[in-house]
Amino acid sequence: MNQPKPWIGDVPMNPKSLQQFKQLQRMLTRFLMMYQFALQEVETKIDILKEEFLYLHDYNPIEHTKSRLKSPESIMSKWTRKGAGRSLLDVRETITDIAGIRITCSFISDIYRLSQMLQSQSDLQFVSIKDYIKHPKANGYKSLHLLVKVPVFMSDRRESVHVEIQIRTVAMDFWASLEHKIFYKYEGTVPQHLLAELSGAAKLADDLDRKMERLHAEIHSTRGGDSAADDSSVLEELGSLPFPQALFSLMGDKTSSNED
Ligand code: 0O2
Repeated sequence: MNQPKPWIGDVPMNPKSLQQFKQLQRMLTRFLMMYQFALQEVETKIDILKEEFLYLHDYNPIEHTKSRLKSPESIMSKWTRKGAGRSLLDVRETITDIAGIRITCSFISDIYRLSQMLQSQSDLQFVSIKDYIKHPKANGYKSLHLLVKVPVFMSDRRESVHVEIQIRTVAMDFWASLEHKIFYKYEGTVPQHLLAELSGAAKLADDLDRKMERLHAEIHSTRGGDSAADDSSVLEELGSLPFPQALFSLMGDKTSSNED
């Protein structure tokens, strides 16, 4: 039976000569580049959504974004832990978070709105969604994880590349980064009293998120009530603005030609 081949050439993963080593190095670099390109595409998508949202709704739902490529050491350890096959194809299918982007939102409702906006993009293929907000982990971890496949057009082929998108609030992010540090400090065996403290902190973070959401909704509905008045004053201001002639020529208006 035919075994699946590595995605680029048949380069042995245990090189026996300098030439094979160079081939392997080149192959791994291209492999990681593909993930870097996929990340850049998702980052651009997020930037566009952020700017458009800011323009339409006058507030920014995204506090910040951070993307990372998993380090080769971390890929190797997950590879060993998961007992994946030996080809890069196996690595691609088994380790789906080589490219990861973390988006921190202001409010819980923004998380789901952003997730919906991404799901409506036809070039993104949705592989899975893990909702740790509706179903938090036992330790209190909360976040929305989207696993997508992004088309990447390389010089000689089109690849469909996994990107893991984690979306969470500032409070969830604060909690997760502290928990991560504690987990690593104690190498996975965190003392019971710290686990209890973390669980309490997760509850506090959740309370804060809900309170901020309520305040935000209240402020938003109040501002919404004034929108008609706002619109008319904006229109008045616009009416008094001299419309730039250059804009007409850009729009191809014959009345403002280059002759004048
Ligand atoms: P890093 O350093 O962030 O890359 P998987 O092992 O990914 O195939 P799993 O465990 O089902 O399968 O994945 P899941 O649940 O989607 O979680 C993967 C990532 O979510 C983790 O990546 C963390 O970033 C984050 N995460 C999940 N659970 C926790 C948690 O309890 N605490 C914190 N702080 N983060 C969590 P990595 O690879 O573990 O780490």
